Amino acid sequence: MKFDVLTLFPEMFEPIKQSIIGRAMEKSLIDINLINIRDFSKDKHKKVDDTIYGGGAGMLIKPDVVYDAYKSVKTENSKVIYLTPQGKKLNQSKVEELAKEEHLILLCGHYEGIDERVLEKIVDEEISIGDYVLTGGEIPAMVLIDAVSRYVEGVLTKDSTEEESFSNGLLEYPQYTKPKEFEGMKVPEVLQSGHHENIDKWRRKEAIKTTYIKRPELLEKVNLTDEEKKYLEELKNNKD
Ligand code: 21W
Repeated sequence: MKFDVLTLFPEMFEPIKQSIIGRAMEKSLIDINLINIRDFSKDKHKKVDDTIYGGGAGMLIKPDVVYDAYKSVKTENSKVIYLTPQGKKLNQSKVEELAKEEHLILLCGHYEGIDERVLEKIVDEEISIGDYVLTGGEIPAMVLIDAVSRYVEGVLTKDSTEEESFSNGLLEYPQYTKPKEFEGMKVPEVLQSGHHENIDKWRRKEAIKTTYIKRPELLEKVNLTDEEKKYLEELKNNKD
């Protein structure tokens, strides 16, 4: 998977080159290429913005500079995503869908905004990461890269992506390590029993309980067995 990021602040992307994503880059499983939009300014002062037609305060990123930056990286199979507060909210199913692409070009939004014409010309999809205001699209671009990269073959070890939160529609079951007793709190007996069928059942029930308590709205989309439905009804009747 290749990510080309069009941004005025490429230095902001240093933190993402750590840990799992850093290792994936070293292994060439993913490639993150940072393009400084300012490098495509034709101006002797490297100016990239200008005043806004119709008046009002502030400036706007010029269309030609963004277009030239885009042309320097685009291929036949590129998908261009504009990170903007006006975009569709990112969720796990969108993440999985994007992971099937071979080349994503991420255009980072900016408080100043970008001339509408170049957006109309190059953007395939607009994405937001949630309804709160940030200072730019750089952190959202990193969020997207991080979430999508996890689905690239070889980035994570074995199990991880299928068993986790959201993939079965439920939140995760609680987990425990040593010591067996901590501050008077014991590790549940069943987890020490070695009885894998019972352990699986217990974990699934705990996942249902956690989801019911923390994010009940998620349960509407989950398929439960008759036994699990009964268990959920019991939880609902024990609201004390
Ligand atoms: C903040 C961009 C405010 C635009 C009149 C017209 C990208 C983001 C962003 C930002 C404005 C995302 C204006 C969740 C976010 C992002 C910076 C409004 C001023 N006045 N997801 N335009 N939250 N944010 N522009 O903030 O670029 S994805």
